[in-house]
Amino acid sequence: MNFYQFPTDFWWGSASSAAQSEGASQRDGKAKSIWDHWFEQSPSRFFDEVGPEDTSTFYDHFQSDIKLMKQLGHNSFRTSISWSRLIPDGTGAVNPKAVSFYRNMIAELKKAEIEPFICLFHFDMPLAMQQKGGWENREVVDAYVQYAKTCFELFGQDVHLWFTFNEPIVPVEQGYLYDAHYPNVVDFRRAVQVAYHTMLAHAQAVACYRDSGLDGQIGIILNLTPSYPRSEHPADQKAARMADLLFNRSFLDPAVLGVYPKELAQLMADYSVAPHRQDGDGAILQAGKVDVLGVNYYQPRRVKARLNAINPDGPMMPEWFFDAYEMPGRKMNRHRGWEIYEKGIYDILINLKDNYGNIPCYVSENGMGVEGEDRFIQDGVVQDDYRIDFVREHLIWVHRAIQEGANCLGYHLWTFIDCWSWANAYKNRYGFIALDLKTQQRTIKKSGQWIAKVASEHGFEG
Ligand code: BGP
Repeated sequence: MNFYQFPTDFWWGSASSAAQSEGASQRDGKAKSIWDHWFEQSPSRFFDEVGPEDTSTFYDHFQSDIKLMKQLGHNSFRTSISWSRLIPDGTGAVNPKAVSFYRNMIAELKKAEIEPFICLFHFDMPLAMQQKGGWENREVVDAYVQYAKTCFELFGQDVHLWFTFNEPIVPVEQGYLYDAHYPNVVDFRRAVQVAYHTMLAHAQAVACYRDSGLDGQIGIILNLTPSYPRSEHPADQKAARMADLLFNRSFLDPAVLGVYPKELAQLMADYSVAPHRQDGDGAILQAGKVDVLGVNYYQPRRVKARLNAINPDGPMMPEWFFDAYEMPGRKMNRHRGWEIYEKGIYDILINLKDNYGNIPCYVSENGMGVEGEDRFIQDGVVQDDYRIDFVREHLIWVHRAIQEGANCLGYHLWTFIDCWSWANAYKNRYGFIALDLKTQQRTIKKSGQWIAKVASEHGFEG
């Protein structure tokens, strides 16, 4: 038996987001985000037609929920501010009720000695901003920077760790390539523009934070998906490099190094999909290098060289450059359809150590969504041993990376309480705490009891 000892100041906790937990989606002055709008328009795109109003209502329950966090041994918690709650029109007047809510929530966390990690944008574009063209319109970039500045002014005294975006690639790929999120566009060139403007918004928010004189840190949260080739054949290796370039380095390089990879710029130029840029953009990106990185990790990407020729009449897709590879014998979370590959987190952390200046980072999401967890209830408690195994195995790899010098400062599970998820609503449950949607009752799962012990002992036996 080994004891996996983590540093005593390691961040233990969980992550959530405004749209997935707050509820009150059209109350107290909050305007619609694209999620409220899309659900109204197309409820059938959501599992069981459950929309973003049906959450654990953190807006009303944050005080008791923070007590539960304490019971789970959290010393940190990540959530986001809803732009459409704070500045309902996207620009202009600030909603005083939102200011009170976020101030009270942050104060309650501090009282419980739980450090708030605050993200400014977690997929939830205000509808008013989307109607102006969303991230395709540079005016929306300016509006976001103003929103970020407002957040720093209002809450910056109490929040010492900020994140500009959560998984900025997701609105790009799901909203502008794969027709899975609003605005359901399928257009590579527009996707590239959205990605580019998002990083400009990010970089300007970072600069704005540095100008504010506040003494905290600012970063970005990226879902880094290590790409593994089927074989050592050069064509398979190239496929993996392309997937890495398109899905990881397209955000990681500008965020940490302040510059896009040359190969990516060349590729965009070769296919005539390069974004519109303005003079001075390069300097903006340089000034936006992060202090810290959040790493979300769920699954790897396995690829092989493309077998079939590209259909030049079809829409351009990242998959023009590789084929997905279903590795025989891979371990799957069949509920979510995602491979479980624990070593992936180690590979990410070592890559950051070796190639990105060992930037301080923490695991900002990792977790296991499971359907029908009621099946596992015994004595009133979800016996989610599968989740404990999942977290333990990932933490063993995080531990090993730290031993080898990786600068990883914490681990947050996705998520605190079972939450509403984008199109999947409540299909898969992820929480340390089970939520009964009808009664709003919360019950700590076995994994919640386990993590409380791990956090208090700064490690575990395994
Ligand atoms: C991440 C998001 C989270 C969360 C999680 C689980 O990509 O940052 O918001 O939703 O994935 O994924 P899903 O809810 O799609 O199962």
